[in-house]
Amino acid sequence: MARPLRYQTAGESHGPALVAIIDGLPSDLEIDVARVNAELARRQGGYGRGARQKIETDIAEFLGGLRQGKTIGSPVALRVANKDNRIDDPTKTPAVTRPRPGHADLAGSLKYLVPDCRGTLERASARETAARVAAGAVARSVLDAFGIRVFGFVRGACDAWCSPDVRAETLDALLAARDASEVYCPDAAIDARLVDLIHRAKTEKDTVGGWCEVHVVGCPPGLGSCMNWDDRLDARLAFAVMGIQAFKAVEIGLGRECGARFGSAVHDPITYDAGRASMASLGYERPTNNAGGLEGGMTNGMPIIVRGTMKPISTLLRGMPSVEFGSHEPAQSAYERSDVSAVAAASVVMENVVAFEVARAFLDKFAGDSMREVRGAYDAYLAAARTI
Ligand code: EPS
Repeated sequence: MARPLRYQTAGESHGPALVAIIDGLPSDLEIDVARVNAELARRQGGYGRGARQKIETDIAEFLGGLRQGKTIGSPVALRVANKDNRIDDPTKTPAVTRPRPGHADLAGSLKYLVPDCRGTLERASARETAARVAAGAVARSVLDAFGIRVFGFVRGACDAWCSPDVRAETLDALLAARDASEVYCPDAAIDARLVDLIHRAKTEKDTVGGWCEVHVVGCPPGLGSCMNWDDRLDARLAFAVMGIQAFKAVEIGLGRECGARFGSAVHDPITYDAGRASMASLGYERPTNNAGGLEGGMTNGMPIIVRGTMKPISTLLRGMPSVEFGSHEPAQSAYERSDVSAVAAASVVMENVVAFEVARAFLDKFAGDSMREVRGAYDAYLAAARTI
C-alpha cells in the first residue's frame, strides 16, 4: 500500500539532536547519503552566518528505513546531533524576558503562558531547518531517479538582485557559479554587492534578509491537481516555503508582477515542436514561463519557478525597542548569538523543501510500493500523454 509522502521533525536548537521521520518512500530507492550531508554542510555556510556554525558539523545519522543504502518501504528516520547541547543547563540557557521584535518570543510566551521566551525560541530557531534539509535531500533521490533537477540560489537583497537564465542547458554552469559564491548567488557582480551589504549590516549591528529562488527542471506535466484545492502543487509549494523560518512571501513564476500587466503580457503562448517531444514539455513549447511551470495547480512541463522572501534575522546586536516581562517597562530587546544574514542558508532550505513537495506530488501521481512500480507508472503515463 503506497502511503502519501510526508515528514515530521522534532528537536530544539540546543537540545541533544534534531530528528526527522520520512514516511511514504517506495522500496528499492537508492538514497544519496553523500548528497544529504553535502546539503547539510551547504546549509551551514554562507557569508553572514554566526559562530554556531563553527561549533557544529551537521551529519545525518540514519536510524531506520534503509538497508545497504536503499529504502525497504518503511519510514526513514534520521538524526542530526547538536554539539552545542545545553538546553537543560539553566546557567547556559538563561531566561529571555525582553522579547525580540520579529522573533517568536512575544507571541510564543503569550501562547504558552511562559514569562521566559527560551522554550519557544529553542523550537522556533532556524536550527530546525537542518532536519528539513535532510528530509528534503532524502526525498530528492526520487527526483534524481527520473532526471529531475532542483536548483536553489540567492536572487538578491535590498537593491542588488540578479536574473539568471536558468535552463537545462545552463544549469551546470549556474550551479558551479553558485557554489563558488560566498552567498550562493550565481552572478559574480551581485555576489560581491551582497557581501558588501551583509558586511555593512554587521558594522551597523543590524541584519539583512533577501530573496531566494528555486527552479525545478525536467518535471513531467500533470504533477499536482486542479480537482481539490489542497492538491494544487502551487498551493503546496507556497505552504512549504512559507513554513520556513523568517519567510514572509512566496511567489510562483511572475508572481506579484501579474497584477501589473494585462493578460496578453502574462500568459505564456503555446506552440508545438515535434523535435522536442522527448523533453519534459512533450513538445508543447512556451516561449515564456511567466506561469512558473504551474497552470491550474499542475505542472505543465516547463520548469517550476518559486521565489521566497526572507525577512532580516530578528536578533539585532543593537536591539530593538521592547518591553521587560513582569514590570512592563520599556527595554531594549535581548541579544542572543545569531546571524547577520542567513539568506544563503535559507536558499538551501528552500531548495530542499521544494524538492520534497515535488517528490510528494510525483509519488502521488506515480504511486507504487516499489521503485519498479513507480517507474512503470511513469513510463506508461508518458507514453499515453504523447498521444494527446
Ligand atoms: C541556526 C542556529 C542558531 C542561530 C540561527 C540559525 O544557533 P544559535 O542560536 O545557537 O546561535 O544561529 O537561528 C536563528 C536565526 C534564530 O532566530 O534562532 C542554524 O543552525 O541555522
